[in-house]
Formats: sequence, structure tokens, C-alpha cells
Amino acid sequence: MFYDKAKVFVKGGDGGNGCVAMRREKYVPRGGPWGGDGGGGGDVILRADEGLRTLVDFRYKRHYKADRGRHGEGKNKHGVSGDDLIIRVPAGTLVRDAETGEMLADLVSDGQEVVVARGGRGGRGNAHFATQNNKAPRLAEKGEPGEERWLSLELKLLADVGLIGFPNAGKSTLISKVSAARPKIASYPFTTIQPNLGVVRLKDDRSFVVADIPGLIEGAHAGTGLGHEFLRHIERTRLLIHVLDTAGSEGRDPVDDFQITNRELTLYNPVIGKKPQVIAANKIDLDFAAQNLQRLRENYGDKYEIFPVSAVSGSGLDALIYRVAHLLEEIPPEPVAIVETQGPVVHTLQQRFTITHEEGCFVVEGKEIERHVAMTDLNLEESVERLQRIMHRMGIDSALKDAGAKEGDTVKIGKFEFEYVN
Ligand SMILES: Nc1nc2c(ncn2[C@@H]2O[C@H](COP(=O)(O)OP(=O)(O)OP(=O)(O)O)[C@@H](O)[C@H]2O)c(=O)[nH]1
Ligand SMILES: [Mg+2]
Repeated sequence: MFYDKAKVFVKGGDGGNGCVAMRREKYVPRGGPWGGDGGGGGDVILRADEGLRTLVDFRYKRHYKADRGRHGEGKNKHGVSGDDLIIRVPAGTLVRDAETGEMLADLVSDGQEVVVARGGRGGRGNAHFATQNNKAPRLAEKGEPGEERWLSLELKLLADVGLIGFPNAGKSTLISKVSAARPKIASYPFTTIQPNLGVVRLKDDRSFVVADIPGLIEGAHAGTGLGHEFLRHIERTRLLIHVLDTAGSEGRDPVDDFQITNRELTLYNPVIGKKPQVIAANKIDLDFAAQNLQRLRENYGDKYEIFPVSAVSGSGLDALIYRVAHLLEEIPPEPVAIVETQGPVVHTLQQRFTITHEEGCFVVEGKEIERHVAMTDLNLEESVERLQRIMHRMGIDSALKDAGAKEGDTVKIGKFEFEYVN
């Protein structure tokens, strides 16, 4: 099976900081705290889109960040929330956390969404922290940092277009010219023994997937040659490019070749035989090609579009692929059938924090506490005091003691470093 893969970095927007402000107005003596909350950061969301077929876009842009929340302001003014960032991916994309391999979503149907990085909460302004004892707290939270992670995206490629034709007609040469696929090319039959997939990307951003399969010969439907084994790979394509050796360089006649190949297709599977086809009249650079092109036009010109091309020199290929892209827009994609659908993603509850110890330095790690540290303005004494209360509540104090922390030892949590006091 062929997969298109991409690795992208996503980061939710940071929350805005809460504000420390005191009410100071005429006629309002000793006003209370008046600092607004920061706005929440935007989420990064992946959304399945049936109109997209490949992950090529992610080769060019790999970093995605949602908007941050604005900071809170005085007069209790709350910061505006950051906008979510919606990234469109093809329907059928599997989304995993690149580091842990955890499956986050299997985006099957059009419009299906998954939040891959949450925006941070806005920090609360000092208005939230007033108590009986402290009516004018100089204390506010910083915004919570947005979640960030690397994602691995994986898409089972379904070919939109199949290349068919006799061995040596130039199918692999053609796919190598219009896509990044690099199949083996040689002047003997059955050079291709495995199908190749290539993504064709047009200048106007449209893209489609082409399958190059081994050549078909007479009797292919009954197992002669190699091609029959691979015909199933083009069963779900929407259109076929019938590649002909217009020069008849093997001593055959392209007018006959066209008929023979089509007969084999229909005998193998009438559905494939009925797929729309365009003719790539290849090897137009060689002698006799012009004559044979004329004959092809006389025989098939009224039923099929014929594109004279040279896969080797590249001439005529643009006209062919732009026409194919246009035709594909009129043929709806086959619905993506994915059998093993994952249920909703369940996050396992993790141990809240861990403590490691090295030469008088204790390092506390854990998402929750690190988040609290990130949200604390370490320059504000009251904020730090509040952080200490949180650590106490989470049991970090006693865990440090159990781990052997003594007066004067250093404790590190994220960027926060302090001396342990008993
Ligand atoms: N002169 C000329 N030679 C071509 C052209 N296209 C392909 N060839 C040559 O034809 C030979 C066969 O090309 P391939 O691309 O391997 O043909 P294929 O259809 O993939 O063949 P199989 O994999 O065996 O089915 C190679 O020697 C190519 O260089 C063309 O436009 N002009
Ligand atoms: Mg080939």
C-alpha cells in the first residue's frame, strides 16, 4: 500500500496575561483590584476535506500556530481570545502524536475535526484574587502557554488516474516527468514490476495522484504477462491515461495496441473498461510518429481526446495534465472507505509529577505543575506565594521531603528555581 506522509508542528495560542490594576477614580477612595483576565489562546484544529487528495502542502509549510489571547487590562477589561487555526487535511488522514505514536484521530468524513493543540487559558487578573485578608492583591496569573507537539500525518493514497498501455509505451517515463516518482525506466518490456504512485502538482495548486502499473499485453486478463495482478490498483481510479508508443518502435501498431489493451481491460473487469480515458500519443519525437498520430485521430479522434506528447522531452505533457486535472474536477472522487475506524481518543491519566534528584538539586516534572509555573509571574511576590500554595496542595512539598530534600537544596520546576525550606 502507498502512503503519503508528513510531519508538522502545531502550537495552540498562548493565553493572554491577567492584569494587576487597582481602581483609582475620583470619589472612589481606595478602590479594589481592577485587573481584567487575559484572553484564551486559539486551538489548532485539523479538519477533513474531501476536496484534498494528498499531503503535499505539508512539505512546504510545516509549522502552524494559532493566535494568542490578548492580555487583560485595567478597568476589568478582559483580553480578546485568539482565533482558532483550522488546517485542512484530506479525508482519510490518520493523525498521530509523532513522539508517542498515540493515535489522535482518523479523519474519515468530510468536515470531521480534531483539536490537536489546545490554546492556553487566559491568566486571571487580580480582581479574582481578592480575599478578606488581602483586599488589594498585587497578584495575577500569566496566560497559560498553548499546547504544542509534532504530529505525524498519514494518508492512504488512492490513485485518481491510472496509466495503462503496452510494456515500453513510456508509462514510467511519463510519471517520472510529471511527479516526483522515480521508477525504473528501460527499453525492455516489464521494467515495471510493482505499481508506482506519484503526486502531480500543478502550478495552480491543484494536485492528483497517478498510478503507473506494469504494461499489459494480449491475454493479460487471463494472467499473461504481469499487468493483471495490478489491475486492481486501478479499479478505483477515476480516469485512465492510455499511453501509446505512437512511433510503433517495437514493430507494433499503436492503432491496434489501443484496441488490444482496451479489450484486455474489459475482459478483466468491465468497470475498468468503462472508465473515461484520454490518449497520450507518446514518443512523438520519433520517426513515423506523425503518420501514426494522424491514423489514431482518424480512428479514435471522435471518441477520445488525443494528446501528442514526448515523455522523454516533456513536450505536450502540460496540456495533458491540465486537461486531466480539469476532467477530474467533473468526476466525483470515490468515497473513502476506511474499515478500522478509531473511536474517540481517550487520554490516559498520567502520574501528576515526578521528582528526580542529582547532587543536591531536585527536579520536579509534570505537565500540570509546569503549567502553573509558566502561568506565574515570578517577579510578583504574591504570585510566587500562590504557586507555593499550589505546590503544597498537589503534595509536591511532602514528596520532596520523602525524596530526601533538605533545607538549602535547590528545587527546579521548569524555569522556576528556588531553595527548599522545610
Ligand atoms: N524517444 C522516446 N523514447 C521514449 C519516450 N518515452 C519513453 N521512451 C523510452 O521507452 C522505453 C520504455 O520506457 P518506460 O517508461 O520504461 O516504459 P513503460 O511503459 O513504463 O514500460 P513497462 O514498465 O515495461 O511497462 C525507455 O527506453 C524510454 O526511454 C518518448 O517520448 N520518446
Ligand atoms: Mg514502466
